[in-house]
Amino acid sequence: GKVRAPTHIISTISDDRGEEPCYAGVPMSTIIEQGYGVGDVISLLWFKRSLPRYCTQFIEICIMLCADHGPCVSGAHNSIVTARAGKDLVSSLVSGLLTIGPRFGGAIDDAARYFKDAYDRGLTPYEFVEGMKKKGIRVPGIGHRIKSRDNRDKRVQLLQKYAHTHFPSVKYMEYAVHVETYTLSKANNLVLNVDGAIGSLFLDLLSGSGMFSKQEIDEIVEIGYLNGLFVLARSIGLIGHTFDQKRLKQPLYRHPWEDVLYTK
Ligand code: Q5B
Repeated sequence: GKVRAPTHIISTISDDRGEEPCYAGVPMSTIIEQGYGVGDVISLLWFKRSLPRYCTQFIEICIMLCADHGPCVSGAHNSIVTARAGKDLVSSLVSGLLTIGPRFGGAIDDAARYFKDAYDRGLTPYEFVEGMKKKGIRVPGIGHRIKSRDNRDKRVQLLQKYAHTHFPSVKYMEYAVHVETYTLSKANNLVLNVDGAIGSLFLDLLSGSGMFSKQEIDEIVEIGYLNGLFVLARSIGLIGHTFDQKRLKQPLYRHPWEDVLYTK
């Protein structure tokens, strides 16, 4: 019989061998002719299925809302400094991307993990937050440098409004809001931030859409797909900041001495 040499790569999300490329089995012509959007493409390539319109629109809203947050945040700052050092687009972009992590933009997966675990175990916000404190872990998805009780993050409000209107259930988001109520009793800036809003709402999308089994949801949360939303979105802004610096012909950045505390 035929002997097949073992392959070096297994791939399940796309195929470019036929007349046209396919994403999760959907031909490119269907994607274009049926008016699919970026949210649909993400659904196919990340989740390997077509999600309902309200889900793909939610994904697109996350991308639009996280595309940029001004020049002062860690990622944009790094991209700006790198572009001003004369480096190319890819270097400037990855220099910004490399700042995304547990404190900045990369708390979405952990927010989903911890909110899911706490909600599924029936922990009260008090038990959850104080339990995290005992372990010395900051609650992912809570806290912001400039947002506070009196200066709410509009992005969070927009995401919540969309989900209230379109999602069949927002139980995880409501739990995150109860957690926020408790953390706000401790400090004014311990608000539910954009990472926490996306993390909790994505749990609602996964569990409420009927498109994922419990095992699939657990795997998505465990692997950690959701920081990918921030990485993808913020790449748009970081590329913009790189072009901006080049357009403005900005010189090499050097941090001013007066802004450094030199001490022994
Ligand atoms: N404390 C975000 O901290 C920040 C606490 C907490 C319990 C918490 C902090 C944090 C979790 C990670 C997270 C996503 C570092 C943020 C984003 C995208 C962005 C960014 C932008 C964009 C801010 C003061 C006191 C201390 C702390 C306590 C703080 N957070 N306790 N749980 N979560 N959050 N990141 O202001 O007793 O004095 O020691 O790590 O969700 O990244 O726009 O900038 O779009 O670009 O630096 O929005 O909250 O406060 O570190 O001085 O802490 O609060 O233990 O207590 P800050 P710190 P104590 S969204």
